[in-house]
Amino acid sequence: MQIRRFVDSHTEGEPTRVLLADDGGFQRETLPEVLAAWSRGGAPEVPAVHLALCANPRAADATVCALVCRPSRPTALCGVLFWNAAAPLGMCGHATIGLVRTLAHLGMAPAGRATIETRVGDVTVELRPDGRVAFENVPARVHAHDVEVVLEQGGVARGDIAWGGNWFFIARHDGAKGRAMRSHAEELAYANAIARGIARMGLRAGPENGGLIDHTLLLFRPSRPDADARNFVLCPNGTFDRSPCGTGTSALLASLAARGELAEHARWRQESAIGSIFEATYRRAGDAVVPAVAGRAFVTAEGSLVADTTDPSREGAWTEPH
Ligand code: PYC
Repeated sequence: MQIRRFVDSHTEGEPTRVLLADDGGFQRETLPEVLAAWSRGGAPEVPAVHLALCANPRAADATVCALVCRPSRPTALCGVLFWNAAAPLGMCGHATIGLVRTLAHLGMAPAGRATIETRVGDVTVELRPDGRVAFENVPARVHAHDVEVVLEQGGVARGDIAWGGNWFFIARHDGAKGRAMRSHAEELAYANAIARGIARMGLRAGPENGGLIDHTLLLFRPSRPDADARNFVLCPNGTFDRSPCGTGTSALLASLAARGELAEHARWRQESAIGSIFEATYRRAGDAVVPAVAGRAFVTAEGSLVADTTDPSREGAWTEPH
């Protein structure tokens, strides 16, 4: 695989690094071919040199890589594999928006709606006339309601476990009597305590992505008058999502729909930890919902990767003895 060209963008504050082939186009391999090459024991595993492309010191901690592959079916625009510095993601909403904005920047924007293949299913994307990018996600659903996670500091966090392209534990502090988000450091510590509780209790979800509940979403009352709620999302690499999190918003829509708190096609405006916004709706599909999410992305850089074999941080962490 020749990963050489890259384009950086951010989606409502959350960075994406789109990885292209030597000639600036899609990888020659399809997504199923990449997944077949990068798997261990049936689970996808991204090689360390590629994980390092979205890790310090090459990138901001929160960066998600999006490897763009040749489509495996003629009806798809491309395939994409997402990962952060720790591991592959299932779907990634903010990076999907960043990818479409990047393709537009490169003069490769799809005309009208287009299908993108991800490792957890197809998504449909659209570049809107107002410059925003919208995507229709894989179906989202609730696995369990009101699950109690025992916290090491005492007490429990209660929440729903829901799928939105990744698995989320959704702890709610919203509504009229709910609390506002505290500092990023305080919410990061709290979300990490919940994630450790989930791991200690061995909680798993449904079959998608092996049932791994690797994202924690804290929901608060919004700080903006035009938002319905605010979230703080802890990602599996230990950072928090600066965007309102496309897969997290999707999982939340499934939870709101299951609880009868949001009608089909009604608009939901999700505020992020930094105050940016995604707009979302859903349609019903059997026991699941199909979320549609829209937001803005901005290209920030483009260039060529350099692989210096003498660089001790070539595989992410500093590897020289000290
Ligand atoms: O937007 O779905 C998302 C996402 C997942 C992890 C970071 N962003």
